[in-house]
Amino acid sequence: MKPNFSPINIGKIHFDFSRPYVMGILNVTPDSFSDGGNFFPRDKAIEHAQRMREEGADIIDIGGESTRPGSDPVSAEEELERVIPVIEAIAPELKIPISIDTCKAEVAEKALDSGASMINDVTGLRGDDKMAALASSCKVPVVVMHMKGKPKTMQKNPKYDDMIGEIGEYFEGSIRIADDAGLPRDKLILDPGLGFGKTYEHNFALIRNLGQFQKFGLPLLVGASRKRFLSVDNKYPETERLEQSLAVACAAVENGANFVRVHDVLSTKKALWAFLNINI
Ligand code: 9MG
Repeated sequence: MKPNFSPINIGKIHFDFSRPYVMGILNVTPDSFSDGGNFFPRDKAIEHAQRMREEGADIIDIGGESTRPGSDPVSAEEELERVIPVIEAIAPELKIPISIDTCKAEVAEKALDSGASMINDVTGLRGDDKMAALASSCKVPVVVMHMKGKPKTMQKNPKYDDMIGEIGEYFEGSIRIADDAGLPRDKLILDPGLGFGKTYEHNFALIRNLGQFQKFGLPLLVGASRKRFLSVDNKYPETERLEQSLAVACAAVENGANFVRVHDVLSTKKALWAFLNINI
């Protein structure tokens, strides 16, 4: 089906939405590649980005601050130390756009200067009042994600009277913030934020009702990969959530997602290929 929104350019790449796109996750946090300690192997992050590109990722999303439920914020200095050397190392050769996953304008700005060409803001342009102006002056696309609360406490009994309506109002607010900063509406990608202040039931209801957000006439991004709500009664740890992640990626695309944000790029491409029967 032809989308009801314009194609966008991210970096040098044109996205015409004739197929769904796969955003590969590159977390550069101390717990992501390693021994669980403070040592962070930069080379492994670079290798991992290159592997995701070879597997067919359309975008690499790099983040230096964990937003998992219960996580504490980190300083801009810490985040910069984690992400900038990796962006500098991969940007010249990667050939696909890099998205910076941050809610701090200072981090986004340095990441854009170092070779990123898109911002993934889990606070929907509300975490830092300089973010929208930055995106506007740099003319880059922004993922505006819905989150209820803050990562530290967001999973403590989240409640909505009308979840779809409330998330829709939140998107309207983000669109207004962008507009006030001179950031064109067609630079926005909307994301309902699975797992960010949502129960198990909320997450599945969002996936089923994703199509209701198409009324904004903007691309939709969904990130379900390996998330806790896929653990099926807490039976499966993060390393055993691949099948659930693939099933939800296909369901999200069926219901209107234009981008899926995933850890397992090749498996997702294979699943989407079989599901849609198009060369993705
Ligand atoms: C950083 N991050 C973790 N989960 C995410 C999701 O579902 N969407 C976006 N945009 N970012 C996410």
